[in-house]
Amino acid sequence: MVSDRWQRWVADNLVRGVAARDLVAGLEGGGVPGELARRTVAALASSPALAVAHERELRARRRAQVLRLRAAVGPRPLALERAPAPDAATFFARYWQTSTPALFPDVVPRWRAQWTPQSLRERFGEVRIEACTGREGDPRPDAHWEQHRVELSLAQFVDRMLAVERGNDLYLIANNRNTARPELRALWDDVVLPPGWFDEPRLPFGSALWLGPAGTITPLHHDTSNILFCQIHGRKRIVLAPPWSEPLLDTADGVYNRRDLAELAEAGIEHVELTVRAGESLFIPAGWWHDVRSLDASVSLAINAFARPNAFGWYAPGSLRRPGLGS
Ligand SMILES: O=C(O)CCC(=O)C(=O)O
Repeated sequence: MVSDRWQRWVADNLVRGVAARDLVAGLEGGGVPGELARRTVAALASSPALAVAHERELRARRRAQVLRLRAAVGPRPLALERAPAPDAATFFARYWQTSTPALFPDVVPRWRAQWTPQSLRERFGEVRIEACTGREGDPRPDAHWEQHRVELSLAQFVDRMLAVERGNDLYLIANNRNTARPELRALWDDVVLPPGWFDEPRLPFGSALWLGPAGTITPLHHDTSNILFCQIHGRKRIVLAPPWSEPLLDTADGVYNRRDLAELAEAGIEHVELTVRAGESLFIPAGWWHDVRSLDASVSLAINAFARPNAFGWYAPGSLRRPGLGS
């Protein structure tokens, strides 16, 4: 039997998100035989008490993050600024540093080609891509996206998408990770972004294409990095709520939220609603809740490959606490 001290050490690190194999190695390094080390970690990792502790830890981290953000940004009324894209120094000082969303009407219009579903089909119809289908039979299709993946050609996807007048069944989402495909590399030749905002060589790996019919729904959630959400074709209705919203913190469920849109208004939760039109881009800082619904057949590109470190530790797994420090 492993000592109480070691068990506490394992539990503490598991709660903070450290991988089980690192803990087994830590125990072994402390002289615990391999089989006993594995059994100890497995038993603690699967215990209901640990699940509760983990949930509490995430809540505490989220609150700490929000308090830091609130202290850095200070109280301010919720208003969405619409402005021409400024130079990089102004963008980072005015929006990034203060975690302030803003709508820029002049980023996408700089691109060399507009992406309509038809033009993407003409240029890249043969390319095999991944998308999600069968979403409507699932109350949480985004959380279960892996169960909905299908592979098909871009031409097949666009044909299916354009045959749907309205619906949430078929959607090519961020998790399908199509932007890094070498066969789609030519897309990046079109993209012209404000100088200095992005780490351009990383764009294919730090961007997400969203392609679908009118009626797609991405429910209330927050991202863990800042994004520039570029609307290239069609319109999307976006509801934004600040990360420091107490009622939303209380109902957070991972990066999703148990509240739906109707409840925001009913419960008087501070939020702003806007329609993002083709050609407009919205800066959505990490932690800002957003619900996104397409009003038309739509093409969007969300970019997070900024020229600044863009991970804010919302769910960063914990680093290993050294063994034997008397946890
Ligand atoms: O366009 C969508 O449906 C969702 C986009 C989004 O929420 C995001 O990129 O974080």
